[in-house]
Amino acid sequence: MAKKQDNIGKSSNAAGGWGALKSVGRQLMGSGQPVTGARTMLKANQPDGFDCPGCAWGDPEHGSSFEFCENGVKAVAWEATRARAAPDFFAEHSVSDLSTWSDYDLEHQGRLTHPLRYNVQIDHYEAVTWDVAFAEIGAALNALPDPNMAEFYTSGRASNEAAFLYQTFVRLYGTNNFPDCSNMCHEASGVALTDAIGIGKGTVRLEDFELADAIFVVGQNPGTNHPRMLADLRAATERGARVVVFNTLKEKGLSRFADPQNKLEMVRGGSEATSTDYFRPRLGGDMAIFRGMSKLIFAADDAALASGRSPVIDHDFIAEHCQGIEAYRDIVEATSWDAIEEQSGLSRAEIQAATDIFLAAENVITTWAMGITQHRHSVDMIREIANVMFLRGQIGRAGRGLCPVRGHSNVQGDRTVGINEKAPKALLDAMEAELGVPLPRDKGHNVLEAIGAMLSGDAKAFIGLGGNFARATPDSPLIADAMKRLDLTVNIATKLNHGHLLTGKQSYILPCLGRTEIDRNAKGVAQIVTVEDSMSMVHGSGGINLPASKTLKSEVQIIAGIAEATLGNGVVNWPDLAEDYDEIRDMIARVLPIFGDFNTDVRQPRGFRLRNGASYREWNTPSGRANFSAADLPEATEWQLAQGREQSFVLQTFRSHDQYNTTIYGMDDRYRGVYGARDIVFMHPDDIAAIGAVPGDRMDVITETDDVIERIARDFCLVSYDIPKGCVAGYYPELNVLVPHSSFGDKSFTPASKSIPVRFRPSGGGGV
Ligand SMILES: Nc1nc2c(c(=O)[nH]1)N[C@H]1C(S)=C(S)[C@@H](COP(=O)(O)OP(=O)(O)OC[C@H]3O[C@@H](n4cnc5c(=O)[nH]c(N)nc54)[C@H](O)[C@@H]3O)O[C@H]1N2
Ligand SMILES: Nc1nc2c(c(=O)[nH]1)N[C@H]1C(S)=C(S)[C@@H](COP(=O)(O)OP(=O)(O)OC[C@H]3O[C@@H](n4cnc5c(=O)[nH]c(N)nc54)[C@H](O)[C@@H]3O)O[C@H]1N2
Ligand SMILES: [Mo]
Repeated sequence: MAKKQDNIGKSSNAAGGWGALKSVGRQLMGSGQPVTGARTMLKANQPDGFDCPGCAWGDPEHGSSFEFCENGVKAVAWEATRARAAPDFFAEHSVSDLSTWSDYDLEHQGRLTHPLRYNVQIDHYEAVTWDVAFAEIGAALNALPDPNMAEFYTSGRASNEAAFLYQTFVRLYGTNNFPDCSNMCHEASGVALTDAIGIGKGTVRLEDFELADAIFVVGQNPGTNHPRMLADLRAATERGARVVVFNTLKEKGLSRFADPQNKLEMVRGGSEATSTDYFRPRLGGDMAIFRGMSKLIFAADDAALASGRSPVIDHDFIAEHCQGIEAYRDIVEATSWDAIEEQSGLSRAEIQAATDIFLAAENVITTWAMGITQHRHSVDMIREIANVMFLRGQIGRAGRGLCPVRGHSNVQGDRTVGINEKAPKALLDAMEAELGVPLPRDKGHNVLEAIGAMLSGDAKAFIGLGGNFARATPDSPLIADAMKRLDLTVNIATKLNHGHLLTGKQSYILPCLGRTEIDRNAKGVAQIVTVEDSMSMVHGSGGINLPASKTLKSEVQIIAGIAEATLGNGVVNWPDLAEDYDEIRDMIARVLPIFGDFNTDVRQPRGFRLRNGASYREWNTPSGRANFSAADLPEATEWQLAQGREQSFVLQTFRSHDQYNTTIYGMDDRYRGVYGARDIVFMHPDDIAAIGAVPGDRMDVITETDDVIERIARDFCLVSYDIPKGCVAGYYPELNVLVPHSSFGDKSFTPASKSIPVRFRPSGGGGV
């Protein structure tokens, strides 16, 4: 077994440090171009360089520190590789052959170089000219009896310019079907915050992290997924702020971190704490923790008022800005400590300790990511976080606020510029005014609805602007079969992935420039694109490397090509926009006035911040106030339900240190001490014993649902790990076979990929 389990669960070595530097070196060497690679990294997140495609953590608004991180290097090296998947590669391998390859092997063939069309007779992709591809795609789209039979997917790497042009094209074509990676990601944050504070985004700036006295990091693993955030957490602990973590696992990056950018520290081998207090809830237990904090805060306030001390709750803020505190207080009082302790897995004393830190801090920031958003009750959970923050007025002032940390580097911007199946009326009105023609108004499909339409046969076409739809979605084998029944599939991509091999009657792969590459127009003028980070900062991004192939087009050019072939140039002159992205930005600013003087502002060194009312205590809600939410705790979390069955567990699916979503860079998960394997399940030693197994045993993992679909992940290795009993964990996308598309968040429709009920049986076992 090519597997090694070292140091599992121990955090003796810091995250970052030499391990990270060694890994960076390996990634750059492995990309085949260490010199370009190093130069490329020097330009990442610099004012005159490109935005790192790694994550959506913010860049400092001032200074010019060399901001990079190990996993940013991997993302950049992945794109800057010398390997090419050119037409001769596709001549050699049939689609059926490639379908048996792993994700890892497919992407390691390197960058796509030519537009490709599937030849069903011989089961191979073959090179085709851009013009033919565009013409055929346009004809196929026009042949559909109803534009709502097409699904237009977006992955969050697309720039503002590409995304805006795409949504313009799709709406003019006649549908609002915009399934978006955000539907599987931070949708619950968008829904919850829009209702709570009138904007579906976080309220803080990066600078606020320097002023916070306490930072709560909830359901998030920044050591792997937002490594640059560790430097900010570490700086916070160094100046004496408390960093409080709620995470089911003891994640190494959230314990200690040696900054690879600090030479002295590297030489001394030192490392500093990234957190001061660490709590380990059960999966789905965070709403209960915040509810418990609320109970303690109300009680403390009552006691303070009764004894004539100053209040604990910020009554002035609530009177001036909020609505719904009475109903909220009632529901808090009606929630029992038994329910809170049982669901959260934390004791009342632990919740008291977290509350004491919260109350002692003048300024608090709360951040969160997928550990919060991928449950059934995620929207209520995020509303509860907001409730607790409102009690102390912890929003809309320097050093305080809410911070959902986004995933893909421009997922927030894509939504801002209109990738939205249920776009606000104001946006559609403005688009109509700009274009001078009516646009469809019916709500379109999100990811789950697109899946439904594919499974039922209602959808006939799929266009993917990046991403890996079938692998990222729940029930991936079902979706894969459904995609093969489509009439048309088109994938705009940089590298080959499994989604591209789910060929319909007509299929195309359209290779595009990556963000690190120079994008020149026909006159030779280099174009820049823009992105928006988690702090609502919009900045420019211009590539510095030569394109991977002379044949590549930019995403903007490809969208314009499809749009022109489908719709002609009557309403929009697509080639003009594709020739000069300033014109697209002018159009964005006319439709969305918050972009102001977009073309000027984006050329400022660090870009500009989109206006975010809630960070100034302006609430763009129907009531004009910040809204408390009075929701019950879930009757039972998946963990609680599992307790009622025999040998039943709740599974979370997350990322290893060596992957970017469905892209697998390597087989290690260094911070969790796992090397050379991804087919594993992390499990408490007592739970391993309880199912009659020993660590290292191989098991089939089976989803427990009452529908007819059998969901089995076969032959996974049990790894003994420090994880709450009853909770298990493993890697996405391999475990997406277990995520039922029928299990999703209330109001968010996000697959509940952090709470899947499962059981185990020895590998090779018989019927279910
Ligand atoms: N290198 C790298 N960077 C990335 C990505 C990548 O794949 N690789 N992906 C990008 C994308 S699209 C996204 S959305 C982000 C994802 O960033 P994260 O949200 O950090 O991603 P996950 O790996 O899913 O980690 C979830 C974390 O939440 C914890 N958790 C799970 N369930 C619960 C729970 O119920 N309660 C609590 N308190 N904790 C819980 C897990 O133990 C884990 O630490 O990262 C982005 N950045
Ligand atoms: N079980 C489970 N499922 C999950 C999650 C989970 O935690 N657990 N997380 C969910 C989350 S948070 C997300 S965001 C989704 C991610 O879902 P997606 O965004 O669909 O998936 P990615 O793996 O990020 O997409 C990778 C592909 O994008 C293409 N690509 C890369 N760079 C570029 C570029 O610059 N331009 C273009 N056009 N294409 C490019 C490459 O072909 C690459 O193969 O997965 C979701 N699915
Ligand atoms: Mo994401």
